[in-house]
Amino acid sequence: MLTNYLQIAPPVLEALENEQPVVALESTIIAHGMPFPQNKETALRVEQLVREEGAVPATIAILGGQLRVGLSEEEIDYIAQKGKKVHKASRRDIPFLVAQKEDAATTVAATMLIAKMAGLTVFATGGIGGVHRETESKSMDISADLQELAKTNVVVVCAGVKSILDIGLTLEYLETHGVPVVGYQTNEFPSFYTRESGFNVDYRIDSTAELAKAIRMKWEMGLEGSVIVANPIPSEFEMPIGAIDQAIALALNEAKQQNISGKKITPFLLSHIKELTKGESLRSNIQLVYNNAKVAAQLAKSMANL
Ligand code: PSU
Ligand code: MN
Repeated sequence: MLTNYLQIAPPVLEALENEQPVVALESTIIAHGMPFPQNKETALRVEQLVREEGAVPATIAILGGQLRVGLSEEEIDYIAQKGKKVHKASRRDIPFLVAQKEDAATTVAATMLIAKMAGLTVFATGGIGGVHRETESKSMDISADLQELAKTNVVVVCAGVKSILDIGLTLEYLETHGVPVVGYQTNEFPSFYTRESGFNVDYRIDSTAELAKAIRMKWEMGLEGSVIVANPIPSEFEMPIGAIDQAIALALNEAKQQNISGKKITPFLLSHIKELTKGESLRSNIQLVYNNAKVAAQLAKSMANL
């Protein structure tokens, strides 16, 4: 039975029982996406921002083999300090990490899955995984996040896709699998560190109320899967496009030299980009996550009000 595996924290359970808004948050961004102590500060601040908007935060991870929905400050600190020493869990990893009573941070895919088990429908993160560059010729590296987006009914608020990935192919893949990509107050799909990517979104929506309505209709009609809410980084925190492009190119080259592949590639690129930009990219990363947490909380409220 599911309850043998799933543990929902009391404040989250209470919110769910009272149909109050809840926002799911992932933990790979904490353990594998940012260094300590900024990862811990960011994770706690994100939870605080969700509360300030009137929703309940639920950071998701696997601890001692339990699927956990809602962590304490001590548990967030534990994951933040252990960093890359905790597993990075996507869909395929969950049964084995549970059976082995392991600790793991959850990716977008795994977080969506566990959020759905708990009955949550809105999730905020930084950026989703996608189709890596040169996938068509070499690596076949397509994040499991994209398949999860195709089938699991949890809306993901993100700042788009980083250009460490192939943005165009990622959008093509999402189209093939029927995942709507909505620009929140934007016509252009954002590329994480910057507001632009050169690609348009499918639909532009300017309010969370309007967004909530369409999402509810989608699921009422039995159209399974996520909606990507692409929320651009606020312009004051954008990276200069030249600097970020150069850092990404250098980091990709370094990854190739060192033969980094599989689930190690995204964390490797992120920490290299941070070094190459002298911490600028981390500052942008933190701010865009805050911005996504706020919009996700507003969306969770709009959905609860329907
Ligand atoms: N993008 C970021 N930071 C991250 C990730 C993506 O800017 O931490 C993480 C997310 O958890 C995402 C995962 O789900 O990387 C995708 O990994 P992979 O490509 O191995 O599926
Ligand atoms: Mn991958």
